[in-house]
Amino acid sequence: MKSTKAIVGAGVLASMLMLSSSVFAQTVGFSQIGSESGWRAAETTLTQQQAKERGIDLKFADAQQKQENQIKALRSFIAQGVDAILLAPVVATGWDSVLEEAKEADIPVILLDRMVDSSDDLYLTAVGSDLVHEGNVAGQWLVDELGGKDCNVVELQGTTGSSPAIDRKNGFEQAIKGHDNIKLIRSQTGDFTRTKGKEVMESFLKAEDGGKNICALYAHNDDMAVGAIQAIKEAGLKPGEDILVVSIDAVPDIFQAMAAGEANATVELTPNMAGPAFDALAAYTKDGTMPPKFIQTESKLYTKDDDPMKVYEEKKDLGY
Ligand code: GZL
Repeated sequence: MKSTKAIVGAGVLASMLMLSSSVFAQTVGFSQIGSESGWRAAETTLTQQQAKERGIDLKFADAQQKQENQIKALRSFIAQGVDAILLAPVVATGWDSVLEEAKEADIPVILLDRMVDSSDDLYLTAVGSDLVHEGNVAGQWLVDELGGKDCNVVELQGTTGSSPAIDRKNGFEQAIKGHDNIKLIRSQTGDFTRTKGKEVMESFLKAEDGGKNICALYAHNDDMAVGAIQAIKEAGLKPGEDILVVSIDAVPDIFQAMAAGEANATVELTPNMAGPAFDALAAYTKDGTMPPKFIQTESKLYTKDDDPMKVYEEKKDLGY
């Protein structure tokens, strides 16, 4: 009797689990910025993996860095009647009307890795790092590394108008404020890409006596730093020594550069924003649990003292 009961019990449990997962098996629209950096590629890979593991039908739209393409994608998701939308907003402004449309259609929106200036009643939650803190950690590393030594710094900013470009700049400037030995002498967008990072660094080097007048580079992401490292080497200088290199993301390639002595520090940004996002969505769908408006991911500093090749091996197959 007992074994029969056990079998019936297991069958009931299995069907309950099936029901529960099918109840939450949803169609989610994901408007991704593009594939401007290794970090962005990893975020896309991990989001697709997370959706698959959770039985979520993910409709993916790559905006090629254009806000108008993201807005078009959101309107298409709304017309299709998706259950929820993930949005990594390329810039911070210009989202009010399309977010209002999603709200009117009763479709929850979750922001990934960047913020919008819209009112927070227009999105369910935002998953991301404290971008000001990231800039602060990078700036504080440089202050500590210099120990009072005079240093002219150049800055490669992220995409103009994006929340990481605005906040990482502010955070870095907060950290170096009051340290008169550190001067930010040039700052320009490299649009988060290796190509543009290299190009802009080449212009900085030309403008600053072949780079002799530059002591450090702060790049808002590792991809621009990797491009800039190439430019520094082509100018006959040693990145990581003649010009210190500090950046953000902690992608595998920056650890290879660190192991070669060509980069000095990076601040980690997890590419797994979708995990916390889908968890919040499942709780909200199940019983209306309202998540906090901001789900913060951690920011860890890595330097060449952290066994960079070991970290590279841990990260190299994560989809960057
Ligand atoms: C930051 C994220 C940034 C990454 C870049 O949260 O939006 O966008 O740091 C990416 O690599 O382009």
